[in-house]
Amino acid sequence: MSFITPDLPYAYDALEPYIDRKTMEVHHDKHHTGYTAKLNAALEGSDYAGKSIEDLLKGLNSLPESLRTAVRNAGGGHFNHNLFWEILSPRGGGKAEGKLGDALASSFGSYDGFVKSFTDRAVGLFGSGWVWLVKDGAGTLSLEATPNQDNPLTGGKIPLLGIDLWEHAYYLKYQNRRPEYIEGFFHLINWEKVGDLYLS
Ligand code: MN3
Repeated sequence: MSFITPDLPYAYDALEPYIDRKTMEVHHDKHHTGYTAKLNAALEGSDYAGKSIEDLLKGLNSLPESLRTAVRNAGGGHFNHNLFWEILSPRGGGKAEGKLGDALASSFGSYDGFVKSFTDRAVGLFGSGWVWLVKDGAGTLSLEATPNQDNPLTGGKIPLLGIDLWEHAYYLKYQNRRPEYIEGFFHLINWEKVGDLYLS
């Protein structure tokens, strides 16, 4: 049983004007599909081929060294992009509501305080990587930045929301203007999905 790259849950141009069609085509069809293929190639014939991607990433540090780098990079890339497409929506934006909205306000002072903290981390991340809203085992929210395709699961946190800060995610439209991409991202967040992840 091997991993597949899920289809996008919306059309390639559905996130315009914030993320353009060409970026989505290359990002999903080339980058995401490439991570999935490399993950499958690495696991083929190994004892770990039947495991879920979540279990592989949670247990990354106990994998055999021959598999660890491939699972970290390609498996991380596979999982991170699966989540990324899900937490975006053409009908996204607005503010988090309900229990997640309350938790963000209590953790960051207010919803706007969360936006500012998240934006600052994302603007400040050096090189390629991700910035995440995560929860720990007690449900406490915090922000985490990871390099490359690393994922909070490996450190015992559960990712609820993440922004892809590799240049392939925004360079065609925004070039070096990463802050504008981050601002656009907030117009696309599927808070209903993020709220479901928070409560699950
Ligand atoms: Mn990407």
